[in-house]
Amino acid sequence: MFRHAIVRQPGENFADGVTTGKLGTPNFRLALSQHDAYCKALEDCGVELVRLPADLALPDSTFVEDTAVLTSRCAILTRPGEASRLGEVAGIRNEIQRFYSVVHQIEPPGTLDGGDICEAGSHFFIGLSHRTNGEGAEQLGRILGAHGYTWSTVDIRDVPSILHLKSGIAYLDKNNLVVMEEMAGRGEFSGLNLVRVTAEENYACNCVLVNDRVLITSGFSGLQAELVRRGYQPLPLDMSEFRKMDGGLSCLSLRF
Ligand code: CIR
Repeated sequence: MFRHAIVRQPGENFADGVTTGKLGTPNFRLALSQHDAYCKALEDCGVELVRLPADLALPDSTFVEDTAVLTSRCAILTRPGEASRLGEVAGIRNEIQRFYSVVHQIEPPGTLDGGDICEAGSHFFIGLSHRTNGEGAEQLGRILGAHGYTWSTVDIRDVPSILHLKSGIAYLDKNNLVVMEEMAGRGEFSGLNLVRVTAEENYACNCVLVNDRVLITSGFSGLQAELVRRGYQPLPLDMSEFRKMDGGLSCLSLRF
């Protein structure tokens, strides 16, 4: 059960963030209204929001998920793998310390983005990506292990269509893992019930179970119908402007 979430409003220079830029420049007004709808959806799921103001010095800072890994036993502040995003962690530290007495930190030369960390019950999948390196993964693994969690790595550096591990997988509950077709055969996921997503719907893999609902990007009817068939209640949200900045649904909040 999530009771809280931290979000940060996008700034008007949000389009200056890092992106592979294949989908054009985002419209700031539309991004703001999509962010508002996202916040309302979280509240409708019973979550109390900590709303942080836009930070114009850090255009990617609306993607708060990359700055921390929040578990029920401890918090870990990350060290983002993109140099322009390193400063975002300082802006979230105080908020996290208000809620957590045990706060760890990923240290150099480790790099780690929260988007690469997928919590699946008491196990954590840690993506090795162009943002999260082996040292960052090891540090996080040691911290998680000390708190009684298990962990394993999933190397996604040879999956060019995704930025982060959670761009391609999402753990729901009851052993159910949403997974992009390209990664469905990975041995790392054997033992889980796979909800396979076709290549055309890859972007929809980044969905989030928040209490009774699954936040999902609108426009992906295949996954939406499959979730309903499996007893979930999807809550579709328009993410077009965040997608232009390579962002997904999960990265707009830190849920705990
Ligand atoms: C970046 O490239 O770092 C941002 N423009 C997007 C980050 C998206 N984060 C996520 O999916 N966890």
